[in-house]
Amino acid sequence: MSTLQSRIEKKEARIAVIGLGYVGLPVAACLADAGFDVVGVDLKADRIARIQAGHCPIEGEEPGLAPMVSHVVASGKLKPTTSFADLATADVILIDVDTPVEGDNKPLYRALRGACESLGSVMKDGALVIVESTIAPGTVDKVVAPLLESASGKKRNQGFFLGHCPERVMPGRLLKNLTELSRVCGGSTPETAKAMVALYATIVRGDLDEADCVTAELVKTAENTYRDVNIAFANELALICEASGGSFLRVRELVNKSPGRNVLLSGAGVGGHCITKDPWLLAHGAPGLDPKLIAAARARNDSMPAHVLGLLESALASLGKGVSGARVAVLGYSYLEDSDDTRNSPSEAFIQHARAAGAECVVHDPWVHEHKGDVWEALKGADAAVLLVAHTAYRRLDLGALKKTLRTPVLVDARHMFSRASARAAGLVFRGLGRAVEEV
Ligand code: SAJ
Repeated sequence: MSTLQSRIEKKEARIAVIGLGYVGLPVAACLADAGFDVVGVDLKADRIARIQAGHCPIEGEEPGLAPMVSHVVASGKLKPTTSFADLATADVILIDVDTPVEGDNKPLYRALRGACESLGSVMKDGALVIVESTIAPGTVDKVVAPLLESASGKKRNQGFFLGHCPERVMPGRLLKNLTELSRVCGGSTPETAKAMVALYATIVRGDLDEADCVTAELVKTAENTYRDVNIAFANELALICEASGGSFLRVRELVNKSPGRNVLLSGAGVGGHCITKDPWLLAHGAPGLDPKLIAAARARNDSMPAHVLGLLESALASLGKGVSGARVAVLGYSYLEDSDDTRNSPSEAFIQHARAAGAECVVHDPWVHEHKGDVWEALKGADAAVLLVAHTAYRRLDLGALKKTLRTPVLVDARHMFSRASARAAGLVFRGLGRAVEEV
């Protein structure tokens, strides 16, 4: 491992990245840009073709990424390929494939298993395999290592070495997070962790902390579970504020003045594919444990779209109307403000609930391709405007014009964007998440 570490430090080590998605492509490009020869492998031939042509196939605005990809492909430092055979000469192989949980909230690791089997069959002696994908505690030891051993005929920590360095990327900030955030370098041996630090030090300015693999697995899944549980608390507090006559934002502001408190924001639900699945990966690390808190938090967050529908029903009922047959303008479809990423969007859950209740939904989102356009066209003649994503573009909505444009003057705000006073001044019937209903 010391030889490998010195070759890494001299940037002579050959790197391979399996999976050129929104995690793998940025890290492959950064390592190539730092001077390594990098082979990037992906099963999707069209994605490889686009990268070979110097294009970046990742949607959305990712500052700095496209020019970097173009540069390192043109210089030959990054070689995209669909052939796993090209991995045979790699000294360090990063695995960046998706690790979803299935309907039973457990991971099958289809892509991870496939990558390990293909890699194992060609892997060179002494290779270092680093899983960057988010995985349940124990996965390196119980899934990755045995697969690599059986496919390669080599023994872990003898014929090859293992690491887990979980990624901390976020859509819209892929390069920024990759280069600035700290990373846990979990190695199958202490020397392996040190070699991992040497590798990531060439592209990461944040802390690089040595650990073992299970610690790295626990850290990543725990940090996202922590966020999900805290969002769930904010959501449950908002429901209690509604029932008890409080204002969630005001209560949150005053609670957070107390040292060591940081109540997050209640909302229309939790989307994305990190926070929604990582809690289940953490729980998977202790199969015998009943993950009561994790499951309850997931259930609370997943219940929020239905709660927002309840706010809509309440507003329409105050005008003697029902959801059935109502035309509802849904403002926001991505899972996160000012993003085009729609994975696991709470808006989709809300729309399904609303349509099941007989509503006609018209969706608008300034960032999502199929829902762009003039927001006033979506609002025209609607019986309610329901704000589900706090896109900056919606902050400028003129509520007086909204009142004139809607057929029924109802505004439901699930992201704390508008004040009840301004909505009522505009003549709108208002329901705000975490706000008690104040009869007119
Ligand atoms: N959300 C709330 N209330 C909050 C915060 C978020 O309802 O107070 C909702 C959002 O609307 C969204 C979902 O939760 O639907 C997730 O939001 P997020 O801000 O956590 O964004 P993600 O999913 O991109 O989370 C990622 C995670 N980073 C990685 O997995 C590397 C997370 O750990 C980070 O905290 C987050 O980015 C971030 O803020 O950087």
